[in-house]
Amino acid sequence: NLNGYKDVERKKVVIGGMFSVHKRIASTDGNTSRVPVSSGCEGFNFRTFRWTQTMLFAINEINERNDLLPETDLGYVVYDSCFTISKAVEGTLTYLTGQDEAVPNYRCGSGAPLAALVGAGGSDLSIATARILGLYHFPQVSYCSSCSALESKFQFPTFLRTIPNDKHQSTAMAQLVLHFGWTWVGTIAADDDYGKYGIKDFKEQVEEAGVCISFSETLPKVSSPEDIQRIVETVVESTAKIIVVFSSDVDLSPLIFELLRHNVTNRTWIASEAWVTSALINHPGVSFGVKRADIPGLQRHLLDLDPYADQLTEEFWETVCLLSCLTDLGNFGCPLIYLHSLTGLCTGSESLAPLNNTYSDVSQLRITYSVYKAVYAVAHALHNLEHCVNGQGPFSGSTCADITNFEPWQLMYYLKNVRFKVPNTNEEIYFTDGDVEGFYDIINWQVNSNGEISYITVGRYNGSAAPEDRMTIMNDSIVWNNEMLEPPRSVCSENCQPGTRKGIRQGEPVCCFDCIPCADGEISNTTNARECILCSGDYWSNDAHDICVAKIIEFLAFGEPLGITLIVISAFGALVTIAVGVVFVVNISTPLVKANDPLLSFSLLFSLVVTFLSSIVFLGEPRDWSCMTSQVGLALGFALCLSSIMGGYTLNRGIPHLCVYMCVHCIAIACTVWLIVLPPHPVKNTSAQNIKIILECDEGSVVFICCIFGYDILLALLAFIFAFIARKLEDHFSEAKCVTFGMLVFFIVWISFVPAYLSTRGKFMVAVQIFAILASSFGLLTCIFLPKCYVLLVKPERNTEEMMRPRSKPRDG
Ligand code: TCR
Repeated sequence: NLNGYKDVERKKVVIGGMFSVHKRIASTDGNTSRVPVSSGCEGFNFRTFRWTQTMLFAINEINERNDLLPETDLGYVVYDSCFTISKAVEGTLTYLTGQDEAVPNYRCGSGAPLAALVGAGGSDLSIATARILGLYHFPQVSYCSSCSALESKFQFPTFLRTIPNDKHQSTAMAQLVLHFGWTWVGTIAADDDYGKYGIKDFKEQVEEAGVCISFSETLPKVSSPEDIQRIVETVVESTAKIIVVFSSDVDLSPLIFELLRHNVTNRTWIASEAWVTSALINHPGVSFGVKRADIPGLQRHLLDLDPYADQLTEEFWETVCLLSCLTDLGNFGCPLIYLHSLTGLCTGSESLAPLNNTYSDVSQLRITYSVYKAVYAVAHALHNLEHCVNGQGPFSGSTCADITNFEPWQLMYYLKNVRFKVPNTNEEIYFTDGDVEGFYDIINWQVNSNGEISYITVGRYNGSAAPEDRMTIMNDSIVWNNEMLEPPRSVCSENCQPGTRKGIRQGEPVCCFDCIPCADGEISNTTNARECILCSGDYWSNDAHDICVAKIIEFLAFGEPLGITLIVISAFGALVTIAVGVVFVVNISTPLVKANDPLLSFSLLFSLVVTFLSSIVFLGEPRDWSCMTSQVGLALGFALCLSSIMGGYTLNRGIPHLCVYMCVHCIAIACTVWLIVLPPHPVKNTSAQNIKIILECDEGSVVFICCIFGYDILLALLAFIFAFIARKLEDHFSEAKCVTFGMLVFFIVWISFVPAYLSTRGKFMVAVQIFAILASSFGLLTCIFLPKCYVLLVKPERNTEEMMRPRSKPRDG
């Protein structure tokens, strides 16, 4: 198989390759009575077979070149690791020992020195092989083992790779999740080092940023329908719309098929690189991909395959053949009679050109390109080793190594320090601690109208750039797995709007919470507030509970309808009283006016004017002066009024004035003391009603006000009793009866005032109070003065001495 491999002078070096061409090892029958044999493999994988062919292609290309290893031919030996650690270990041992018997595959150019191993596929396989190869300082260049655990040079001293370390990818995924504001994601990892380390790094980073993991599942390595079923249930039950996957397609496909069977299609997959270009699912998702490149000539090489070259190519041919028969896809001649037999389906002379499957698809060469680079890295290292100038060599005594007979550690030295440009792409490759740069494409799978999947690069991630410019992403070019062109939302609980606060749910992740409305008087003005803030003193929450608004200030204003009405009524009352006074003055000399002590009548009228007017002072915004005058005016007014009424019945003329004077004097002194010691003053009452500040008068001292009005009540009772007793002493105008009646009205008004007053709030309390004052004053005014005015104005003829006399029966018949 080697080109230009004719003369004896040409030097030969063999490179090992390890690929998982099969998907698993065949199960054994468990019979222990026979000589055990290495288990066979099954499940031919077209994709990895393409990688294998790429290695051969690269080796051919290098052998044909005159500038790279011009005097040396590269040979190869390829092992199939069957996706299994034991097979990979077996291959490594075979490679190191040269014991061919266990080699199921092919080898060319035996006898030549073994240079390095290109492989071994998945990370778990590489970890196993790297431990063995490390023992012998044997270089290994991996094209697809990306696990971050392999970065430890202490454990894996001779391991290098041309695929970026997964720690970059985990960071990139975390950034992507944060970029779209997803705080509720599920994760699925393969049950190998790749999946476990990748997801672990991802989780650490997103959790630090406050993202919560809804579920975290591990895919079974060995097919297990129960496990798959369990994972499907978890995925279906979870409310997370975003699922982050770290797994290769081989491990993931059983789950995907099961999910599709359950019609779970409304999830968005964020896939790690290993899944990217395998068309498993036909709805949009986002994935990462390592550098892609075109490799000219590769497709021709792939299609020029010689079916009889070796076992693997034969198996490939048969598999393609069978598949195209079964699905009637291919243009392979496929006689129906062969349908049921596996061998002999095809003749081997068919053309692969019309073949259209993963094997021949060279549009997304990513890992393939990585294989290509790995082979070139080894070739360049060998080239440098070969072209070492003696005396200037890197080894002790400035010696060089001999390409026909070198030690593995010597090649390792060159591999570590290799620096070259990949043909065509001109990408510069060098290893820093065995790793290459963390560069990824962000790929969006889009489904076009024919149902075909296309892979569109929508962004880049460069792990070696400054943190803020690592990721560039074109949000608008992404097609999401929903009808809207917007990224899906994936949160456990929607944000708490202003006016509510977050309430934790016991035993659930922090991203899941309830939004609890703020209590009255408390607000929150940010989204996702943890606490509500209490509004201070004069402020109260608005209806939406998102701002504190100044409380409404309440008092009974002059200008409002109720205020105006009250003013009009009391002014009217005062005017009527004055008018009555005028009528009395005009008729001062008439018997009716003289019958009672006119002075008492005038003091009574004056006191009524005072009470009428004092009611006006209750209105308006309370001030120091108004608080003082309103209560005192009222108390004094009533005291004068009631004592005047009472005075009218005191037996002896002459005493009444003294009596009135004494009564008023007492209360005047009490009021003065009150005003000096504990004066009433305006206060803001914020406790009565939450949303209002009531401006009112604080009476200063309850004791004082009780005493003063208690005194008024006492006077009222005395006045009533006197009038009641005197009502029998009939006079022409039933004066005493009228007064009794007036006093009754007075009591009724004030008794009903108490419950009315206590059951109202704010400005209506004031209104009730004013009503009571007006009603009682009008009651007295009408009952005492209306009959008299009637006589004075309407029936002046009755106003005679004669009529004034009591209507008692004449004593002397
Ligand atoms: N690293 C994975 C295996 C893997 C893979 C792939 C397998 C990668 N990319 C593509 C199949 C197809 C990346 C590992 O195990 O390290």
